[in-house]
Amino acid sequence: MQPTVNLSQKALDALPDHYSTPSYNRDDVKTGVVHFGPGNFFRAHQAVYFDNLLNQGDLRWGISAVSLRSKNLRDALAEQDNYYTLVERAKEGENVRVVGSIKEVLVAHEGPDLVLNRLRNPDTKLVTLCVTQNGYYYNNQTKTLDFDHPDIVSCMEEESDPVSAVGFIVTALKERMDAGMPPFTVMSCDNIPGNGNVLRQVVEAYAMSVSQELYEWISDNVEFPVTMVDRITPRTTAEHIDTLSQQHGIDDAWPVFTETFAQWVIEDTFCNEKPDLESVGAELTENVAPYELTKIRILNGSHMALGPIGHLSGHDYAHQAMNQPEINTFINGFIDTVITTLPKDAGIDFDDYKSSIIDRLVNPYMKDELTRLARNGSQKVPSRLMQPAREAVAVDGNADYLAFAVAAWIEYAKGYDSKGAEFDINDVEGINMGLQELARQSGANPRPLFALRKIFGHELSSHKGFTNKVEQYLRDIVDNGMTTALSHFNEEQLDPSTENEISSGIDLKQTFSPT
Ligand code: CS2
Repeated sequence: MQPTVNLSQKALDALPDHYSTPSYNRDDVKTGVVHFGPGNFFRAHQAVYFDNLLNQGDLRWGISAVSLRSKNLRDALAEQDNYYTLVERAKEGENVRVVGSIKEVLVAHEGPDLVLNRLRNPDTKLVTLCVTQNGYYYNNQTKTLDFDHPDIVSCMEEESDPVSAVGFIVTALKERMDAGMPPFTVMSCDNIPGNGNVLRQVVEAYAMSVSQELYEWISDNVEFPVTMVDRITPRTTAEHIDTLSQQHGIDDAWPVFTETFAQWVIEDTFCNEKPDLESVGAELTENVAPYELTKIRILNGSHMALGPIGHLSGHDYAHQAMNQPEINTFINGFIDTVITTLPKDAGIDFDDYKSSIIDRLVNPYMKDELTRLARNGSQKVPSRLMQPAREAVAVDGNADYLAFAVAAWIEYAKGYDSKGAEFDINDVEGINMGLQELARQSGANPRPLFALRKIFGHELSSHKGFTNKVEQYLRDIVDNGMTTALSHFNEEQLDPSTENEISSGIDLKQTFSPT
């Protein structure tokens, strides 16, 4: 075994030359970005783009990473001067690099002042968010901020002690307005269709409740670019930490393992200094919507199907599931169906896109856990399965793959694996709304679950053609197990005499509302 070094500023010089380390002096780096939600994805994606900018010599873009509640990252990185290792894995080999763009990790819950100080600092030009759908407190029913949510109520009662990213942002923007300072750009990096527009809506709604003046100042001066972010990033496991130590001689409390692929498409609209992200591989464009929709429906949609199907077939990782022929056939057909719902005139080559997604899903070096893909399904199923299903049904198309994926997820929500052992579905919100209980009680009958309008919406949950298909597939999964049900499904799809089109009755001019 080779000797190991504990990662830190001092240890950087001791690392062998083939590991890339920051070429800049971190003392000279300003903090230009405040990021809410510093999970693994952020550390594999945005933090790396900013690290690349710093390596190019533009030292305005160090990051203050803000965790709203959890201390885990702050504590793990404290001993290593906030440096961490990123391992990019592909069949060609591994690339190991140390990322230095995170200058500090703040825990908002312990020190809201520190976060507000950062946000009011003129060096802060950009605020980014990766806080998951729930973190926006967007109420689909009222189409605005969920003013009744306890976190929002608490933010509004205690302005100097916000508990949500939106609370921090509005409080800081108000201070900037009062001080005659320019605002920062506010950029969502979550997988939500129209992420920047959703963010603008909740921030403006919050601001309106503070004052008309603040609302107008934000709506006139602040930009909320829409973005598409992409990089498959598994959860870090003890095995990753050991591998890094044993094979590369680096002791890192919380490294990140990811793929070589990364994509960031950003709407070109900023209201403060703009980082030159194009020079480090991001794409800036006028209209991100088609890219975002394509990614959410094809990649995240396939993930949403693969997680439950793969796990209930007895697999642990995405690539293992993709190696099972029935599943591979299914995911290919699923993507073909989803493509029929995507805009044809955006200049995206869907065949190329599909094959790159399949290559990424089968990458054996990723070890991407199926339970990661399936977690928080109650937040993800609306945009990844129900919305495309609705559009497929509206044009009298084939929504069978989507119906099967919905049935598989309902079965998954029961929380019993292929051997009957109980597992954690990792979906607190779903459980709170009664998802698991209903799924368990209802057995092979999905209909009681359709009452969960927040997930299933109105139209499809009462659409006979679609609900019949979900019921047929769920029954098959319950009676015969996932693999047999999938074989039946794939055979049915190949059989030219089967009626696959579900007749519509859905008006696409009405915007989709899951509630
Ligand atoms: C996954 C994403 O858990 C999920 O929802 O689909 O984390 C996915 O890996 C990333 O969006 C890839 O960019």
